[in-house]
Amino acid sequence: MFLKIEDIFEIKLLFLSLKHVINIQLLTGILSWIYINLDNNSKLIKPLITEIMRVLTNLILTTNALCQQDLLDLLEGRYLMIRIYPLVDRSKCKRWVNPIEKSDHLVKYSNADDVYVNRMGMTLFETENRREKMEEYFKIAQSTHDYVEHLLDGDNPIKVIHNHFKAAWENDCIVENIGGRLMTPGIIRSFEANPKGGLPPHTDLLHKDVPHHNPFKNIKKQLAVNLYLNVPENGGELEVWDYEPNEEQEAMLMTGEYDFLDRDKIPVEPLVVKPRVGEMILFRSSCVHAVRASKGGKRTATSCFVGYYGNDKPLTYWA
Ligand SMILES: O=C(O)CCC(=O)C(=O)O
Ligand SMILES: [Fe+2]
Repeated sequence: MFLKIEDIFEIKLLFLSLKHVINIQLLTGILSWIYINLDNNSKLIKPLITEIMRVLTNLILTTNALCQQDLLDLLEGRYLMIRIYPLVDRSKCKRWVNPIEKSDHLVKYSNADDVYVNRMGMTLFETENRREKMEEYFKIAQSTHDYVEHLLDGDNPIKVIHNHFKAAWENDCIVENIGGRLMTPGIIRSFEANPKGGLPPHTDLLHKDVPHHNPFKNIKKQLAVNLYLNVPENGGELEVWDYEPNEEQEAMLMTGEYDFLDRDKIPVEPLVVKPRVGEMILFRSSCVHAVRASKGGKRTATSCFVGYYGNDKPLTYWA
């Protein structure tokens, strides 16, 4: 079967008109079926399907303020990503970046010293669900917040993120806890400029890090939230796939290195965006995502996750 460019245009129009009569989930199901069954044409079909899905679902929302309805649209899958720009003045970000990037608190992840990423503040990922590491995590959870504030003369980009969520969500946004013990509220993460840098495809889900903590099973959706303070001239793009694998599908994509996934096995193409200084980007962390290597400069952001338990519940945040 051979398709020409004119056919692709026709097919796209056909799906656009179908959008009004059948539901998008069903439509994307049909597209996935076509993808799987036309294996020989995958070079042509894969970008075509990805493009149609993008047109159908208006995947990116760009706005200059966070509001509850937009958050719900993202949480419920009507968008793949929200970009809020500008959230913070570029000049302020530039001022913050200097002391942050020079700080001796910005160090490698304790369990991933071969990855070209530094962080300020311990993350739950580093505890590997081990008792003594968890103790250390809780002990220093709050101190990152205080240290950043001290470093930036009273300013705090971690707090800036939380304040925007608090203002947007009518039922508040509070720090997450495990058995009443407060988690790290947010971190600063800095990608080194290195051709082997960046982060391969992966997903982030709280219940994977602490599988026996039942309250986390009630989290309906988890967002990854990043406020970018420094962005390299080249590289450093964020890739997000409109693909949320279940456990079984994820197991089939695993590379064997950490929880990283094989990009060649992901059935759609990623959406690729270049973050801007002062921009906050949100996406569901259950969607496969990756960061491309930075060239010529560091890529530094304030980062946390946000948990959604339902419309009538507070959002929660942690790192
Ligand atoms: O730095 C980014 O753009 C995204 C990093 C990431 O993997 C995450 O926030 O979960
Ligand atoms: Fe991630």
